[in-house]
Amino acid sequence: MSFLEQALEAIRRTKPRNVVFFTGAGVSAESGIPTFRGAGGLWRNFRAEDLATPAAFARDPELVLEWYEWRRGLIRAAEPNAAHQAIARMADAVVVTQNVDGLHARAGSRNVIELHGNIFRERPSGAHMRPDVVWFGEMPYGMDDIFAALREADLFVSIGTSGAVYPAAGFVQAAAANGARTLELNLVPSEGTRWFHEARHGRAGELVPGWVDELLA
Ligand code: BV8
Repeated sequence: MSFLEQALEAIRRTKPRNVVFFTGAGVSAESGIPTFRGAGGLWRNFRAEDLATPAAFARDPELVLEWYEWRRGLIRAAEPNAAHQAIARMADAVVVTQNVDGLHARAGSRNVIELHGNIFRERPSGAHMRPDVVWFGEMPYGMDDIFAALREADLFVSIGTSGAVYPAAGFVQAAAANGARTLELNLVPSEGTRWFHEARHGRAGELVPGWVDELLA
């Protein structure tokens, strides 16, 4: 075994102290919630980018509110899956999620940062109440806490995200710049897969429990 391989092996064997999970729609796919960019991610032939914007809401608030109500119905009928439950077994980990479905908290994760908000919260917007989620062009939530976690992280694990949306898609680079090891667990290589030290591809419901077992062994 080369010196580099020995070093990597040694790093793998050291138990990480500060784990940051970063999740996207793919972690909830096996709970029956459609992802944004995969098959079934459309609603009445609209793309999320067409509806998750202040302009779409200003233009047709009823249409946007109907889309969110349709998604709430899917989420109410959904249960956290084996990936959410495995993540929750790492009680001290920080979970930074792009998802608005609340499934990490329902699975028992305690340190969850919902950087794109939560579909079951509402806030006023002009004459209408609107979902308290972050639309395109709006400031994501919890950025200070997220970057504090990325500074402390010694392991950054990205699960079920296409790496298509910023600033979230840049978190892996911030983690790596702070010395964290980075791992992608995704169905297919994401748009940012080149930023990861290691990548494993498959369904989160199978990959994540096995990986957590390995880590906690
Ligand atoms: C901001 C919440 C300024 C609402 C969402 C050009 C360059 C860089 C940036 C920009 C640019 N032009 C515009 C921007 C900014 C823009 C952006 O990034 N646009 C993109 C399209 C280019 N970003 C913004 O506007 C953000 N705000 O920039 O404000 C600012 C910035 C910094 C500081 C201050 C101010 C706000 C973006 C938030 C938008 N809101 N959602 C809602 O849910 O309704 S976005 C939505 O899509 C998600 O929240 C998520 O963030 C994003 C990506 O979705 P994913 O979760 O990754 O899902 P996706 O379907 O794409 O992928 C699923 C993955 O899972 C796939 O890889 C698939 O293979 C995998 N998978 C599927 N099944 C499984 C699986 N993996 C494992 N197991 C399975 N079973």
